[in-house]
Amino acid sequence: MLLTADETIAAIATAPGIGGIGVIRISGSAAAAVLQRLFVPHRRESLHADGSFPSHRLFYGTVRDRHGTVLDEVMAVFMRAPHTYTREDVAEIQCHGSYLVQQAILAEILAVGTRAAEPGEFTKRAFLAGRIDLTQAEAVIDLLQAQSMGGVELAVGQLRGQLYQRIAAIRDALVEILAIVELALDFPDDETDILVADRLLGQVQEGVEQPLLLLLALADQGRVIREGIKAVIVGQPNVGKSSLLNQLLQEERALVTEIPGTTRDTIEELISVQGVPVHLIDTAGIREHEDAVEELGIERARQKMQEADLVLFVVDASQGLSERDRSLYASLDDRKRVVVFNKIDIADTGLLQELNSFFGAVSQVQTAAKSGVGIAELREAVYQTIIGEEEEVNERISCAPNLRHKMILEKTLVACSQVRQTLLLGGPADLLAVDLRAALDHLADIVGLTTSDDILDVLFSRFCLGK
Ligand SMILES: Nc1nc2c(ncn2[C@@H]2O[C@H](COP(=O)(O)OP(=O)(O)OP(=O)(O)O)[C@@H](O)[C@H]2O)c(=O)[nH]1
Ligand SMILES: [Mg+2]
Repeated sequence: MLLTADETIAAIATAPGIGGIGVIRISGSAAAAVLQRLFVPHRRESLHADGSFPSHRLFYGTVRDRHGTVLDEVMAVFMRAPHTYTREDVAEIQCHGSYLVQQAILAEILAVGTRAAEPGEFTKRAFLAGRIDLTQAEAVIDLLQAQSMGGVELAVGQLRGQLYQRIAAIRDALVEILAIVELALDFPDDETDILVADRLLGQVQEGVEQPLLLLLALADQGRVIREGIKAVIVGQPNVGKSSLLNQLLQEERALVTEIPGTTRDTIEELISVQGVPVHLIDTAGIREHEDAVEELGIERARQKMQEADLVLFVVDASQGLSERDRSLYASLDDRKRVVVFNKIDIADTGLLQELNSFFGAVSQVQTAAKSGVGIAELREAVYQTIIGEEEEVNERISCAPNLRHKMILEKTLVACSQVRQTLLLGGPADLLAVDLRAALDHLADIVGLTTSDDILDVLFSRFCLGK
């Protein structure tokens, strides 16, 4: 007997491979019936009198196949709609984490008339049922793929609706302005009295443009927090670059000797600076080449410098600034940088003052890489240089628009500048209404109110199976 539940879906929700437990998830109107068919609870008396499962309770028992053979000992839970991930009836079976067992149980579930879920289909159903908006669905992917605790925090903030709420506030402000414009359309004789340009301009700026610009700034910071940055350590030979790498890593990773030209190839390691992934690259000291191998290393160092998001420019504070330091420094152009005065343990104060005034307003840190002095300050300087000012920190952590959001936010901003333009020129209400509606449509796209099926398909296909 097949169940008549073509839209009930099922998938293995845990990662492939061997694990302690595996979870199989079923969602749809037949979830309870499937569980009743396959799962035999150890204590039947804990079920309802009619044999159905009390909602949101965990049961111990066995899963059996069509012939009554026990496949595994499991825990099972039935969750009645709407208090579930998808807002449909959901059942989950926690079995042993053998891939074969999970496959066998899934095969039985599919054999009674459910369909194999597509990647992201559970989350897609949560979105289509209106339990979450599109930004929250995207946050689920971000959370699963996060590479740093900073990325996790961002994803959780977005999952909790932080981005959605900001977009909703901007939409509210737009709707308020549009209402005034529509009033003017309804009473054309009073148009000039109703459309007070100064007041409307103020509303556009404060309620729409400023929050949009903030979100765009957060998008750039969010990219850094999610994906991290490349920071390359450069300087003359023997200034202590490898010693700094080792200190930042807290590991003797790179060779350190008193011989200039020790590091030949580049060395790359990942560190976390306050939750931001930083790909740290130690390079060969840059000087006129001594031999062919070193020359290659120096070439590579220059190349890494060009690709880096941040340069840690190291000088030997006990030697002061050489001509070569100056010309290397000049080649940084407008790249983000932190200047490190190393070996302060043997530097004299006169030289330090000279260095200080040469680099002026640039972020400077004094270190003694040999003993670890100044490393905490260096980490802080790196963080400040890539992330920015302290007061923005809370804003940043709470949400970060992704590239899709960013592109739409930019379009919204264009529509707003057209509104501004029209207001400044004393333009007609119907033109204002067109641009205001365009801005509203764009924002609706971010949260998924008007997003086309093709785009939704692409978005949800980025998920893994069972999510
Ligand atoms: N006194 C003192 N010596 C240091 C300090 N940092 C590094 N050194 C010494 O300076 C020498 C060079 O250090 P490295 O870390 O190998 O320098 P590097 O810049 O990587 O050198 P190359 O790879 O040759 O370009 C070693 O003898 C270190 O022990 C410091 O803060 N104080
Ligand atoms: Mg080195």
